[in-house]
Amino acid sequence: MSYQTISLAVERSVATVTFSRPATLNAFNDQMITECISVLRKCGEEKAIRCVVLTGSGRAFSVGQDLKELRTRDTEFSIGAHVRKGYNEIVRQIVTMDKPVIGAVNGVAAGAGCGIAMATDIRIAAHVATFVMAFGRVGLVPDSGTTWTLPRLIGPARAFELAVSGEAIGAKKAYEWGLVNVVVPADQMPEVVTAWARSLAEGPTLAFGLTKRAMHEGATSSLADALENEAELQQIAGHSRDFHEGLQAFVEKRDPEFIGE
Ligand code: T3D
Repeated sequence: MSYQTISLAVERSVATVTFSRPATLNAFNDQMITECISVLRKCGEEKAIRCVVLTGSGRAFSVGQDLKELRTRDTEFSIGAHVRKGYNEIVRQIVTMDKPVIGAVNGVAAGAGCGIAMATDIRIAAHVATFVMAFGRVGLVPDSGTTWTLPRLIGPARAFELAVSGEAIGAKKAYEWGLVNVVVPADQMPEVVTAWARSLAEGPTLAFGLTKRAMHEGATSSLADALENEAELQQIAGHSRDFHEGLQAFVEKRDPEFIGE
């Protein structure tokens, strides 16, 4: 399938998904929403893909909803349905994908663009990146999972402050607040992101997927449920070929060669 608003490149088990509407700072119109859902589904389904990188073309990651397209809607348009079918599905695809997803935040991430970045598992920000909870600026409420992700990442006080102030925070502050894992000079982004992605793609993908699930489920469960969940997931990981290889590599004093199964 060919995409007009997104590009997909797969190399050495790493899929790089690039939002490609640079003239609008990669704002999401309906076509980009549809293509994003489709490409994420494909990345999730293809076993050969073991790590996914989301990034933007030009000077932005994404500025969220295309406000110019939104302005053309007639009175019949349901914004709630649009969010449900669009951004909710994108965030669900990222969060439930059983492999690591890296947000390579190359520039501004605003509104739903910020939400999509926050839904990824590892966030690498260029030093020029900014994060803007732009929703309130146009009279909307935070969506794209930000009411779930942001308070967990930076605490409820800072999350609320960002949401109502619409303040843009830079990469340095985002790092200090725990919003991103690492900040790198913009010209070093490609090599740093590639190094992270390859390292994750060479990991025990099945165990990474289960780890992601356990962390998400653990965030809303009791300790007792989390302990039980860990035991169940360990039962699965403990029967994987990668666990067998990990043990073998340990006793042979060599690096494991995981196949992701
Ligand atoms: O229906 C639903 O599902 C509702 C869901 C909503 C979820 C949301 O995402 S709501 C929030 C939407 N996003 C925003 O409100 C951000 C709007 N953009 C900005 O505030 C600024 O562009 C930035 C602070 C992000 C960056 O500012 P700056 O000065 O670096 O760039 P700029 O000049 O404002 O933008 C450059 C171009 O991108 C410009 O186009 P032009 O004038 O050169 O033809 C601008 O209009 C365009 N652009 C930027 N943001 C959007 C956009 N075009 C459409 N939609 C945008 N969101």
